[in-house]
Amino acid sequence: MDRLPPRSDADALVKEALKRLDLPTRRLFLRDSLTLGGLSLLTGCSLGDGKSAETALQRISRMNDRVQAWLFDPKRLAPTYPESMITRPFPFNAYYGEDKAPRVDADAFRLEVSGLVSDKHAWTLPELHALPQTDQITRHVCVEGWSAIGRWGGVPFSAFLRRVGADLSAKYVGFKCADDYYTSIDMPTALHPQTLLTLSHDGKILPIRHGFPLKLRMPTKLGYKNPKHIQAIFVSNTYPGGYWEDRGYNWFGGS
Ligand SMILES: Nc1nc2c(c(=O)[nH]1)N[C@H]1C(S)=C(S)[C@@H](COP(=O)(O)O)O[C@H]1N2
Ligand SMILES: [Mo]
Repeated sequence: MDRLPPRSDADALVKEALKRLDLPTRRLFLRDSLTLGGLSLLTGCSLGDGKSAETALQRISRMNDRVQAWLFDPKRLAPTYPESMITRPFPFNAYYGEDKAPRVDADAFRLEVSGLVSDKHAWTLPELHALPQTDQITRHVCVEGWSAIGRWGGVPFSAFLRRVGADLSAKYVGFKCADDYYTSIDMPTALHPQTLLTLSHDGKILPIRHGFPLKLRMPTKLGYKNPKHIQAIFVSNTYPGGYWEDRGYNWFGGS
């Protein structure tokens, strides 16, 4: 225990660790009151210096992801809303201003599919539009403190994954976007009935600001997990991370 930091640093570290947990997991730890010794035991880190503290915090985040994944019910549906509750205009958000949203050429567009899939052919937009479509009115929740209700239409992602012969026992589905954005999700969420490979917003072709030509819409996940301007999809067992996730947001990102 001689390598543990002084009391004030210790309290700050425990507080920081608790911040990285979502509510149900945090409650679990607070019930037994998380101490620095406990944190050290949980993460297997000695916590004597800044580097091991950072490693401990990263391990806490990954532990949180596993608890969230374990709590996720693949059959429980997110709420849907009546047409009268749709938010218009629908807010824009990205890591840049609206005028910087990437302009993707519809005719040249090809959706790349790679990794643990049997059919790696690249999809044109007409091919994607020819697949059976559905739509849903759900709430988008952004961690920056706003939410909005919208209608999105497209191809159920589980049908798409089956169509390309994806290994449905793989851990991750990753996305690369036409801007520098990227993210990845767990397979149970990819297969959730409300996860939609989205081609339309509010009954019209997906506008540039909301991710033309293609976005993934998941009412079970926070806004930053919903990639816009998708260019490539891959199935993998190697953790792919994400733009905000690599900057400290929780990877699971359930809403
Ligand atoms: N390609 C791309 N996708 C992205 C983002 C981004 O910056 N680039 N931002 C994310 C965040 S934080 C939010 S809240 C939503 C916003 O989507 P909207 O503009 O359709 O409201 O997009 C998500 N997907
Ligand atoms: Mo967001």
